[in-house]
Amino acid sequence: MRFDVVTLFPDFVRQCAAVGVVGRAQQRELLQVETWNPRDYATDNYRTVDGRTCGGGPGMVMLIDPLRAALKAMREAAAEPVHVIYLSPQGARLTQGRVEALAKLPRIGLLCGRYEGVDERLLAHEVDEELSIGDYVLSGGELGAAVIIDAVGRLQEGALNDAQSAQQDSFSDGLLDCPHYAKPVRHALGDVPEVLLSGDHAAIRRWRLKQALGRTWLRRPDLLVQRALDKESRALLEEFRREYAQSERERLANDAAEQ
Ligand code: 4FV
Repeated sequence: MRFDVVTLFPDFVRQCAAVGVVGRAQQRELLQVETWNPRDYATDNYRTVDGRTCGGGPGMVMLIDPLRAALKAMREAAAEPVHVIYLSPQGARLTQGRVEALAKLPRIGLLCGRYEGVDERLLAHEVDEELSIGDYVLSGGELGAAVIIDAVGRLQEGALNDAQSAQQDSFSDGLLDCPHYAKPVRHALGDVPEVLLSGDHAAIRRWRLKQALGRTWLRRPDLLVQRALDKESRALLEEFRREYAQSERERLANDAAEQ
């Protein structure tokens, strides 16, 4: 997998992709990250890459030509076709499902805006997909690009060792992740749930699925709507809800007793 990032801050993007799993994947040539700075393609003496927004109003807009020249050089830099993504709040929300689809592509171009954004004509002619990492406004698309490089990069074959396998990821099965524990099994902050110390892998799998279902029901019920639950999952979620209702009743009774 090759990423080509068009950005005014190439060092920032390279640094984000140089650490941890993604950094190691680059060293092992499982993925490659190249950057293209539109300022290197500006033709005026001041290497101008932005201009006043037409129609007046605050803020600047990134100019067509420096970006177009950078994208042209990027496309010609390698044989594979490049799928160009523009990061912006106007894009579709990035999901694990979209990440898993992008991870199958040979090459992804990431166009990072700054200022108020990019001239719409450039987007119309050069961009294949617009993606958002969330409903908030950042000062640039670089963080979104770093998110995609990380989320897609770690899914490259061999990037994660078994222990880190993506199978157990949040959202990999559309549910939130279950709680995780490490030693010590006894601590002032509480003990590790007994089932996780039992060695009974079937019981551990059921416990983890029950916790994932329960957390998703409590914190992201919207995810449960999108997902058909099989018979076992429905039974485990029902068990979780019964136990949760019981623990809530006890909590409320204790609170009332303390009043
Ligand atoms: C953004 C987002 C984002 C908007 C104007 C960059 C900024 C500035 N990108 N998800 N949310 N981009 O806020 O991806 O140019």
